[in-house]
Order: sequence, then structure tokens, then C-alpha cells
Amino acid sequence: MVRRAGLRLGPALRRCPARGLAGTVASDHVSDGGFENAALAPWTTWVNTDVGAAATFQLESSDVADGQQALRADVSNAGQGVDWHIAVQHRDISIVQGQSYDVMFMAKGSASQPISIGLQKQVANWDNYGLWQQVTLTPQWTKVQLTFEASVTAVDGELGFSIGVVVGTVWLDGVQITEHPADVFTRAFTNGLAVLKRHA
Ligand SMILES: [Ca+2]
Repeated sequence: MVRRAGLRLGPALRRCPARGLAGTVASDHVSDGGFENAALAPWTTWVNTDVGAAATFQLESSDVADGQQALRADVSNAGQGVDWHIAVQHRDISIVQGQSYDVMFMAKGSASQPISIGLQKQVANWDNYGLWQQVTLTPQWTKVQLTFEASVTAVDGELGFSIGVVVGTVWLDGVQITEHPADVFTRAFTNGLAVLKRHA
């Protein structure tokens, strides 16, 4: 005999996050997302000097969001003012088509200024892999979380922070990519709580 869950008491409520349930253990796809290494590697940088853009990148130890170091990027010439003309990037990100991911990081700017966060193929022809989003930084450290769905299965993803729009300084720390927890809906029943897991 099948045990019934009882009478529904109300509408389904979305519970987020769903950590702790089987199958939702998150893993991190970024190596040294906290910029704690002695060198910037495995992070790489890109400045399109052909159009006059100029910037320097360094590990910052006096103004960090977590740990002992953060990334500091000083844009001294924005050139054509195009975001991706100056960028800091992390290659070899593995993704699975249809899986949703959370990109989390801490960032601030010397002023209110836009940056763009994207995930694309790390070699030509730079196909976008499902993420390209602009975020406006403020002079305070702010935690940002973006969720996107991978458009392909690949092991050559490049996570990029594109900062070439304006002259100024950008600080970055605590970068993570994790699998987005499965959306879980719960409904209160008269004799318990039913957990409804939505499958993609
Ligand atoms: Ca750090």
C-alpha cells in the first residue's frame, strides 16, 4: 500500500539553495579564484594595445575581500572604451551543456563603473558558452552571483572579466564557479514536508 503524503496545504515554495540534498554537492571549477598564489597564474591578462588601451595587473595585499591577496587592475587608458579590450581571464573551465552554473566573486571599483563577465571558447573563434553579463561596480567590495546555463559541453572555457570601458581601478577576489543547485520546490502537507525536485 502506498503511503499518501496527505492534503496539500498551500502553493509550492521555491527553496534556495538546495545544498545538502543528494546529488547537489557543488564543486569549484576555478583554480586560485582568491588570487592567493605567489604569481597571477593561472590567471592571464589581455590588453588591446593596438587601439591605445593600457592597463597593469598586480596582486594586492592591502585591500582584499578574503584571504591575503586580491587582484588589482589599473586601467590608465581605455582606448576605444570597449569592455573586452582589457581583461583578466581564467582558462580551462569545464562545463556540461544544459547544466546551470553559479559564478560568484567579490569586486569593487575606484568609482561606479561597468565591467562584463563572460564565458567563451579560449581560442578562436571565441564562441560564447552561455554567459555574457554586465555588472556595475561600486567603491565598496560587493559580492556578485550570476547564474547561467552552459550552451555546450567543453573543457576549453575561458572565464573573463572585461574591464576596458573606462579609466580606473578594479579589484577582484573570491572567484568561484559551481554547479547551480537543482531547483527544489517544497509543499507543506498535513503529515510532513514533500520535497519536489525538478529535473531538467
Ligand atoms: Ca583572496
